[in-house]
Amino acid sequence: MKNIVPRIAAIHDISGFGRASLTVIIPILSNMGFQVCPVPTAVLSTHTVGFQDFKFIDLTRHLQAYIDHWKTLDLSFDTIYSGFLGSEEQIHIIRRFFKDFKREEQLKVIDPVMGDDGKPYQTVTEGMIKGMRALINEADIITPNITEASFLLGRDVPTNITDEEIKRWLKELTRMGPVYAVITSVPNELKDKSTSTVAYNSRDNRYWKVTCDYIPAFYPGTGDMFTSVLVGSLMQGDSLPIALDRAQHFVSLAIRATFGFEIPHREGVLLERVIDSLKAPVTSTSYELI
Ligand code: PXL
Repeated sequence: MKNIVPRIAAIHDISGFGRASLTVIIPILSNMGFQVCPVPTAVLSTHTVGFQDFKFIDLTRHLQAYIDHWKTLDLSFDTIYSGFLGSEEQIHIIRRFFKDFKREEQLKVIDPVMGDDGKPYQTVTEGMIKGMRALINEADIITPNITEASFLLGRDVPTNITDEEIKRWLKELTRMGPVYAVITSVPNELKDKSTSTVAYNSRDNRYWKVTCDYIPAFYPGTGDMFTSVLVGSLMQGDSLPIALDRAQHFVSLAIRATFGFEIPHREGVLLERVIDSLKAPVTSTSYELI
């Protein structure tokens, strides 16, 4: 039976403080009109950027039983969206989840959450990076940032990159399985310090780019916000470049709403101040074909 409200299985950690992972994914996608059903990979007292001594509870031992219960309920998901993993062993469990809950007209999204700013997150191991290279084969669309894209492709993290080179990266990522690849936080070759988000649709062989003015600030959790808006937008029927545009502009708005205050960056952006803008119709866009 069709889900009256489209349903998303969201395979991520829950971090109690700091506005990352499920604490931003659930409100964003709920606000955009979707039911989010979490599959928690780990429970943390805070996310891992800018905090030390956080409590990290890896749920690997419990994950299969949690999923097995869902199997008895015959649940049907319009979208499966995975992100931060608690351990290397979870790769196999999540891979099986994608296979067991596969259905027609489903969107499969993997945000290969592994690091940022050239470095892996504190809990991420070499084995997880290797496993992620295999896991993305299950996805229709992946959304690494430039650091994660470098890890997936086994390359050094660039400080700037040309359009032609990033197009090669995108194509190479789709050769690893997904139909669409998106890379965020791409440093710009010409406009000093600005960053872009780029995307490739291997079906129609078109590349897209949205560029944002530089703001001298990094906030954790913005990658989760970006992918959540992208997923919600695609589920609402938008094209890839419109979804890219909406996601990038929402994140920029959230950062700008926060930057004027003296709030520690590790607390994340003021999502609550801007979330209602997701209900507004699209009235301007800035994407380019590259
Ligand atoms: O935003 C990605 C993310 C997810 N989960 C945890 C994190 C991070 C990034 O900092 O630490 C636990």
